[in-house]
Amino acid sequence: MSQHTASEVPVLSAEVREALDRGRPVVALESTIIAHGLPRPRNLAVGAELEALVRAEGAVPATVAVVDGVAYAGLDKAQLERIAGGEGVRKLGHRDLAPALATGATGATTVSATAFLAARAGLRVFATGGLGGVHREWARTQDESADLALLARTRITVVCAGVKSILDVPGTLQRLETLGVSVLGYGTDRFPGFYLADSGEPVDWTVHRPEEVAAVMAAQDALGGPESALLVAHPVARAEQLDPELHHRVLAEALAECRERGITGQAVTPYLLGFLVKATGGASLEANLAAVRGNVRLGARIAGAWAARA
Ligand code: PSU
Ligand code: MN
Repeated sequence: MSQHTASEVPVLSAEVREALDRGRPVVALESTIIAHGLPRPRNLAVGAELEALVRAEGAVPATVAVVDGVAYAGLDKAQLERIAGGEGVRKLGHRDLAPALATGATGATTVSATAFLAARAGLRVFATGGLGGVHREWARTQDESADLALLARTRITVVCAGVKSILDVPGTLQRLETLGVSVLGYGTDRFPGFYLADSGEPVDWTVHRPEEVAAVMAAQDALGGPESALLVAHPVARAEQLDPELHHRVLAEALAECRERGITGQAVTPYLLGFLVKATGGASLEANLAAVRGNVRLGARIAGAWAARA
């Protein structure tokens, strides 16, 4: 194994390197959703499916992860299998990257770590499921995902189905406002609710086409100023959303159970997502996947519109 210098963090796959060199569209994908957000063995198939969706839209996928202490953007089959395999795969936020690289750890990257590494590699578009945010227990636990603060200082466009509905959604939107992160509703004036098309909260700006998103990205660059992200909030199709009644009922159970069991820190989000999958008989998983697939496709189109401007 060769030694990698700081300038090679993350190491790019040949396909991603070539696409960047030629100004072709590239979409960064995170790996925590694969390793810790979805049940095995379906997660591996989903990881490969998301990459295929990006390719079908004419863009190159760059799944980000750390394998044996090396950060990558663009994984080969064996690396994706390692990440999906679960054993010893850590969950890495942005602050975990230096310890992981220095100790040779293997881990999946969250939105914060993925956005950091992707931006460092010169990638501008990133698609995921739902962002982390302010947890409903915030007053007691101070649990706010590191995703928010990182996105306040990283110039990248993140396509997401809003923030996970397990969170305090109005609280998270307030934090995004305070942190100065721009939010666009894609085809909607409502902030999406991850499993649900509508979280019940409004968004201030609505766009309808990838070219409009690319125009906002260009305006961000023209303005300069804080190198903040752009959130493209893209709702799951109503036909594919989780039944709102079922959602509200099982979410209350999930939050109560999480609290009773004293689950804290990084384990909270995977625990709640896993609880919902079981309690809905898999319906939440289908809604989650539908949201992610839609985001990945849209991410590829936005990357295409962005590449076309250059
Ligand atoms: N989107 C999904 N499933 C997930 C996640 C996003 O559909 O599991 C992950 C992302 O990696 C996000 C993380 O950064 O959940 C948030 O974790 P935490 O709340 O511990 O910061
Ligand atoms: Mn947290």
